Amino acid sequence: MIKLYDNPLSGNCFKVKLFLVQSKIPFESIIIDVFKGESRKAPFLQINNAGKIPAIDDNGFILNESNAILLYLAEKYNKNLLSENLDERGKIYSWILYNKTSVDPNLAKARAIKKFFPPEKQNSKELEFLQSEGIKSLELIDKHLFGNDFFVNNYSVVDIAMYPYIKLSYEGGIDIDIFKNITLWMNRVENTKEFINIY
Ligand SMILES: N[C@@H](CCC(=O)N[C@@H](CS)C(=O)NCC(=O)O)C(=O)O
Repeated sequence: MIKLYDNPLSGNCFKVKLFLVQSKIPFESIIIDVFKGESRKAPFLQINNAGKIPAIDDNGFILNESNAILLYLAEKYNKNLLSENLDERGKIYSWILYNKTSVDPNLAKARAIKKFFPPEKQNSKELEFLQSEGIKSLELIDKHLFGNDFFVNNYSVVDIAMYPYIKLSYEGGIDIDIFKNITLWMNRVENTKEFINIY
């Protein structure tokens, strides 16, 4: 059975969980307490020497990086969440990389600062920068979703990759309600079969 090194507060872990649940793949969740530094010491460092979750152990094959895990799992277990059409797959790769270069780094970090850092460690200049860069990516996405139900034609790994930190962006002090097309898209994602809530 697949083991998922997991934490309930992690949006990156949620992506993998959502994929596994919606694909009806049984898995064992192994909770790593990142707040106690468990990801950064033995024995977890043998799973991912970068000291980060999520990671999966798929019958001895170990993989980290949430979006790489989604692509691998889709290729292996649920091609419905990856298009059969090469051009569409190209778009999926493009958006899934955009997610990790322009969306998550800003939205997830802003959330982490506001939600988890003690007030004396919250750098307001850094927070403002992350919020404004995050908003730029949300503006671009909101325009893209005008007239598109999902990122690339049908529901895919990109929608799964994009969902958690966009959904949680309010925890980083970003008003997501002003993005009407994103709000409609989040509703569509939440209405897909076997959807689970983050928390
Ligand atoms: N690019 C990585 C980011 C992973 C990441 O930042 N994980 C966080 C939890 S969401 C973590 O393990 N933090 C603990 C730490 O850095 O010590 C991915 O997408 O999987």
